[in-house]
Formats: sequence, C-alpha cells, structure tokens
Amino acid sequence: MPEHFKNFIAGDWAAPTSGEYFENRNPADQNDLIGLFPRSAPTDMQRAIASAQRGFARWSKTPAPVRGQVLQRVGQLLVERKEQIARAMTREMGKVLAETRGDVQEGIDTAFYAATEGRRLFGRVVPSELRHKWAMSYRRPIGVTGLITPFNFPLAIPTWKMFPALLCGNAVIFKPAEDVPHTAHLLVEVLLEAGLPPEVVQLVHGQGSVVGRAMVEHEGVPVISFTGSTETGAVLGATCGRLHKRLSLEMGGKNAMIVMDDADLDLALDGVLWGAFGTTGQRCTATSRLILHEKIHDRFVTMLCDRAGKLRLGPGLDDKTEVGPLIHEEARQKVDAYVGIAKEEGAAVVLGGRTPGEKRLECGWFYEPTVFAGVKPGMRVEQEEIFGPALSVIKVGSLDQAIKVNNGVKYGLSSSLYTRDVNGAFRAMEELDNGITYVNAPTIGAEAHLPFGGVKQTGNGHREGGWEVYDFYSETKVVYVDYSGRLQRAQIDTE
Ligand code: UN1
Repeated sequence: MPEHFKNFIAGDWAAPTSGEYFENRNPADQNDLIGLFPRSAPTDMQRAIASAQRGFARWSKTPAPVRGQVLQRVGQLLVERKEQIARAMTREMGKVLAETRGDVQEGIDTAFYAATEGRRLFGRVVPSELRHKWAMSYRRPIGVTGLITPFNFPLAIPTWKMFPALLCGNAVIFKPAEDVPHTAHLLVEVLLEAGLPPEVVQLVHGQGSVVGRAMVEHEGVPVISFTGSTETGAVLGATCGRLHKRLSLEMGGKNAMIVMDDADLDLALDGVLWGAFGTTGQRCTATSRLILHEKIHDRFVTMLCDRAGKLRLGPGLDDKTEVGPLIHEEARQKVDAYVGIAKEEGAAVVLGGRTPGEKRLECGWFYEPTVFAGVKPGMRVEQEEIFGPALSVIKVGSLDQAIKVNNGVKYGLSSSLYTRDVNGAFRAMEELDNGITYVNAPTIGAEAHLPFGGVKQTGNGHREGGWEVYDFYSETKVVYVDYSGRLQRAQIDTE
C-alpha cells in the first residue's frame, strides 16, 4: 500500500479536505510508485492562509538574528541529510545523483547565507536637510508570501525563495510542482525540526490551476514568487497587477553558447555537453543554442556529435548514468515534436532525435541527446524553449554576428562565450542581453550568493539569490525623527 502524504497546514500534517490524491512516480521507472500526495481544494489553501497570517504576527516580531539562527540549524540539518534528500530527489525528478547532491548543496549555501544576513539586513541613516533631525530607512517584513516552484530544482529553487522570505520575517505558503512533492515534504520536515514556529510555514500540494490560483487570487497573500513558464507568468502578472501584489517571476530561456575560432575547443566541448545535456536539458539556464564561428564549425559539430552520442542514458541512481530521463511523457513528446519542427524548417538532425530503443530504458521517459545543425536565426527551434536534451547549432562569421543572434530571442537569462580574446570577451559582456554571462564556462552554474535572473521575457526585473532578493521580501520603511522641538518645514526652512 503506497503512503498517503499530507499537507502541512495550521501547524499540523493534514489530509486534504477534497479527500483526493495524485500519484508520484519515478520518471526513470514508471512501475516505481513513490507515494500519493494531496490534490488539495481551495478550502485547504484558505485554511493555510489564515494560519500563515497568525504565524506572521509572531515571526515578524522575532529579531532577525534569531530568525537567522533557525536558518543556521536548517542548513546544518540539510548537511546531515544531504544524501538522503538527494536520493529521494533523484527518484522523483530523475536527474543524476551528482546533480541532486548539488541541488541540496545550493539549498545549504542559501541557508547559511540567509543565516548571516539576519545580522545585516542593512538599513541606512542619511543626513537630513534640517537641523536636529535624523533620517533613516530600515527593512520591514511584509506578510504572507506565496511560493510556486518548478520541478527541475526541487530543493534549491524553493530555498532561494523561502529562506530569504523567512529571514525577512514573512510567513510562507509553499506550493511545489506536482512532479516533486516528496522533496518538498522533506524540506518542510527540516524547517520544523530546526525550530521554525509551525504556523510560519504551510505546505499545500495540488494543481496550480486550483490551489495555486486560490493563493494568487487571495488578498491575504501580498507577495507571490513564481518560477516556471513564461505563459503562466503572464497570467500571474495580470492577476497580481489587478490586485497590486508584489510579484517575482523567473521564466523561460533560450540560452546560447558562442564558440569563437580562437577558443580552446576541448574546453568548449566539455562546457556544451554539460550545459546542453546536464539535467537532461531541463534547466532554465540550459544551453539550447550553440553559436559557432564558421572557421571551427564543422570540426566542432563532429567533436560534439561524437561525444554526445556516447553519453550514457539511464536511471539517475545508477553511478554510470550521465543523462537521466525527462520529467514526464508530455515533456518527451514536446522534444519529439520539436524534432519534427526542425526537419520541417530545413534543419538537419545530426544526432539523436528519437526515443532510445534499449529495453532497459523502456519504463522511463528517456530521449536521446539531440543536435540540430544548419539552424538559421528565426527558426522555431532557434527561438522557442524546448526544455529537453536538444541543441540547435547556428553558424556565424564574426563576434558581432554571434552577439546579434544571441540577442535575437525574446528571452534573456544566460549566455556564454568561449574565446581567448580579452577585448572580445569584455565587449560581449557589455553587449549580450542577458542577466548572466559566462566567459569560458557554460550557461549553467550560477552560485547561490549572486543575484540570479534574466532580462526581457525571462523575468520582470527582480533577482533571486545573493543580496538583492532581500529587497524583494521586505518593505522599505523610512523614519524621520525631529528632536529640535519646533516645526521645521522640509524644502522651506532649510536656510
Ligand atoms: C534553473 O535553471 O531553473 O545555474 C536554475 C544553474 C543552477 C540553477 C538553475 N545553479 O544552472
């Protein structure tokens, strides 16, 4: 009998009022049922919001350094449970163990950063234009924050949102992706064991269109943070705009790696294999376009297909596996549909383009690493996010042209340039329209203590990670103290 998991609402593990559950299965082996998770109803969400408001009343009064101590313990518990959580994560999400260990590590880094931020959370004191008057600002908690997270980083992305939100004194409602509810459950267990007051965190499983919507439309949740598709982000943007909510969006990417003719090609090859096929291409930061200088184009495509064709597919829990499955059947069908689109558009499928035939892989959502060559700027496979192990190769004649191709998409998350030319590298740093640019490293690999996010339709101007995210989860309050004992009129009595 599979385990029935629960929500965490109002300080208790609670069955959904709907009485309904959904299955969580291993994407590498559909016969492996991990558990049943609540398909919650809007009433579950409403109860969670009411409880989070009580949690907020208490937690917002707790001194920030004390809130930081809780996050310090969260970090320690994550260190102790790293292996256990990584294994559970690979089982439900599919990526290889080295990567799920990295995912937990990103959460640990975020926890320890947040813990120390409890002793900073700086405000400012600035001179007043008037005598005997102080002018200052400080950071104030906001209220209940609603966090909607994706499947591809089941632990790291929730922690990017949750830990800064908590450190700033907010309460949290966590609505994880339906594909990775088990990791979410393990994370909430850690928070509670670390001593977070129970009503400060609520975990509500279920569908975005039901519980996610109930949360976003509720006036008791003034802050929403979302990572997912640009299409869903647009819907959230409309709702949050109407209700005057603070909203942080992290959405799609069509990230490119540029390889110039003077680059270290072996280094670039290692980079593109990791960037394009690591996490089976399911990162917002994944390399999905490879822009090659014409002088090295043919040679590099041959090197790429040779190595990518040898990547070993398999379950992420197997040590020898290099590429795990996709998250579900629809994701695999989407990649396959783009193979058809690439052919129709006149690109050449020079590697992969199909489901592997091996019997040992038939119970999972595997797809062969796929390379499209002869791709021209403007083709759908060059413009649209595929979110799978598919890479489009575009040939260019100069760095200027490469930058133009990089910038010619609606997204702007990350980019990468391989070159030995310092002048070219600095010029690209300036001109590539992305939130993150890597030089001589692939498009993936952001570190937890730097701001993370993209320009154009990748985001809406906010950043996660690093120091900037603390501004998103707190409100600036300004205080003037006039100790002159008389009325001083600003802009008028300034002498
Ligand atoms: C994402 O792609 O959704 O930079 C997040 C990286 C990771 C985070 C990726 N540290 O690839």
